[in-house]
Amino acid sequence: TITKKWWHNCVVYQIYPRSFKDSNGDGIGDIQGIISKLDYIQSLGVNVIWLSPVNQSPMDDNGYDISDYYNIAPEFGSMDDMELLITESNKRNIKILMDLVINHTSDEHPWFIESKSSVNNPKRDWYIWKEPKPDGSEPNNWESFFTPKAWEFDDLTQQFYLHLFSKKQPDLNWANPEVREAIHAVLHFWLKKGIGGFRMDVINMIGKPDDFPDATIFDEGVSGWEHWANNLLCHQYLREINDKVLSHYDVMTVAETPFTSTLDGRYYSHPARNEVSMIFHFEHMSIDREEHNAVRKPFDLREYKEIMSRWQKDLYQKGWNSLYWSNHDQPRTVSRFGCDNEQYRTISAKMLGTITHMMSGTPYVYQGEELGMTNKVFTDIEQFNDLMAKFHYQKILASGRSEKQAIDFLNYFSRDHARLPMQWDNTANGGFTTGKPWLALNNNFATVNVQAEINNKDSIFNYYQRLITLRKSNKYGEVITYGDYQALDVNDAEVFAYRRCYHEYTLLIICNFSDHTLQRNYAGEIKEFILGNYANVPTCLEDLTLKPYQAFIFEIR
Ligand code: TEU
Ligand code: CA
Repeated sequence: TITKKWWHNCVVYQIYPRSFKDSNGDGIGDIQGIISKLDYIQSLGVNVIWLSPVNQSPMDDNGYDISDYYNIAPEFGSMDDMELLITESNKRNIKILMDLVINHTSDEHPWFIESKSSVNNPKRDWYIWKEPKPDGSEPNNWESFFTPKAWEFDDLTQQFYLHLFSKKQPDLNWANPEVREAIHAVLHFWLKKGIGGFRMDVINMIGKPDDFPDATIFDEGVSGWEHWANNLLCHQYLREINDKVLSHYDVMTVAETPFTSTLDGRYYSHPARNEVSMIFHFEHMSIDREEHNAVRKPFDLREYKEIMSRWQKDLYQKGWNSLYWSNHDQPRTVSRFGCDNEQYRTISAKMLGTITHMMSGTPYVYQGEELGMTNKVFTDIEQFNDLMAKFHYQKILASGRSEKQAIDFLNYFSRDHARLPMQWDNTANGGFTTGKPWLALNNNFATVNVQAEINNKDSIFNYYQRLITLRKSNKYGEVITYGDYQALDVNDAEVFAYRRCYHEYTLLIICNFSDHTLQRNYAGEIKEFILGNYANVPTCLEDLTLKPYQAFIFEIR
């Protein structure tokens, strides 16, 4: 068994500040905007907010390129605003998780400016500089997430620096103890301000082996990952962070970790290893695409069931899961995994919420998911903002595919879908801004918006509220949070059903992922109908009719 922690039955709401709420009409969401919506966030029932980066940044990657860890980006507000956000959130029993982007900094961070100024600069070794090969080429064959190669040549000193992301995001050299100390100080600074913890950006990539070997795995992800993802150095640096910083506070941490197996997941989140509270794995984010090759694949529910069930089983009492369908890097949940047409948008969004919120772990709700916000239809590459969209576009054209195929791919997967402004009401620009929004809204804001959702008792918002309430309820809270998980009918390609058991309680969750009516049989007797996304209440599990995208939560005996 595991010791209970405050974050075990929490639900996290993710805010992408740029797109949440603009308070001053400059078209960019900001901290005062978030403060003005704290009552709304509280009404959903969540107790943690993960705030995407608000630090000073030239915004090459919308804040994931920090140029000052100790200041707030002026477009988002001031340090006073940030402190007010923390106080006002805490008043509502909501903790703030800051986004900690420490694998890399901005190239405009003073550390990097010094580092690149000369080979003898004291900060030279704070980043990863290498001599070219004798033929002048890159030190090795690693790729980057946002450019073809992970190395950028610097004319001044005639060396390359490493950047796993854009060339404006140079990787810090974690092998240097001065770097680690400087980062530890950043963590202390923010924790002393009373935040609840951190979401740690690509933290599983901070360890770089000092011989920088060539990649040997190609086309299965950014080449080089077998060397820089999840290695022993990374675990060691995390334990050091825990020892020097985190263990002195009562915080939760979630590590963003692409390329991880459930065994890695245990290494990161087993409480006795003193690393992090939980991780984000990406296995289910790869079901319907090869991101690296910018290729779409058909979604197979059996694969989703297998992945989620394996994580539930393998981490049970050996670690902790985080549960999510989406974030600021992913398409909109209902468009990607449900059905976003008029007929099924609301029903399927509720069904998708049911599946994740009834599992063991900590659920994350990405802003607008509670409204069933959808992907937008883009028609031209100029309409995209994200640097990754532009990179994928080039990649698709270079692979011989047409411009139309490129736009089609981005209409499924661009990170911009999640970054369109939040839809608050049906007034101009959805109530997001009184000015010109930095990214144009989705056309459907007149019907899909917060105002419409909170006024309708059958809305997605109200359903999410109920799901969140269940996790905190006296009656079912423990079985949802700590219950054993058992998948049913693993080969059923249309229905995802599972049980949760804890002491005298057994829950049965049934979700129809298809757009047609099905008949199914399940063992057990209904003790109580807890929640569903249609009005009908079945009395028996034999010959059970499942309408399109129908979801049920039962207590059974
Ligand atoms: O994302 C890391 C990451 O792996 C993503 O690039 C991912 O491959 C893709 O976006 C979605 O599948 C984190 C942040 O969440 C992202 O916003 C940043 O751009 C990136 O790190 C660099 O900091
Ligand atoms: Ca603003």
